[in-house]
Amino acid sequence: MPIDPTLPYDDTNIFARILRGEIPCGKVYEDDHALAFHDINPQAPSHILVIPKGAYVSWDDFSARAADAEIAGFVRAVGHVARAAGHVESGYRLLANIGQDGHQEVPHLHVHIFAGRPLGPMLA
Ligand code: DGP
Repeated sequence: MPIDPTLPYDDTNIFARILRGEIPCGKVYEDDHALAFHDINPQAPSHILVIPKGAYVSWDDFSARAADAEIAGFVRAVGHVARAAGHVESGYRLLANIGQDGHQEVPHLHVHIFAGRPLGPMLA
């Protein structure tokens, strides 16, 4: 079910629990601003999620409220993860689903990194 974007941040969401170490994840990278791990239901040979460490529901929430250092740290982390995974030469796709029409299911901002096969034209 897509999230209700009007609700405040829910710290029981699955990615908040992963950040607190309550649930394991296939971690690929962590720094002061971000955590990256393999998606549990991969849609490409490489499908990594990158999340900020702060409590932000969505890209909309993050871009409106986060400090400049958090935004810079998160953007750099996404780029670092893609480079470290070796995706730059062949290319990759970034995706952030936002709210109901974006079909966002987990109410903690996450950027998907898809790679490892030709991804075709962007849908929708
Ligand atoms: P979205 O529709 O953008 O909210 O995508 C949520 C993604 O999160 C989806 O691709 C599956 C992934 N996911 C959900 N629960 C877990 C989990 O517990 N662990 C991991 N690694 N990924 C999860």
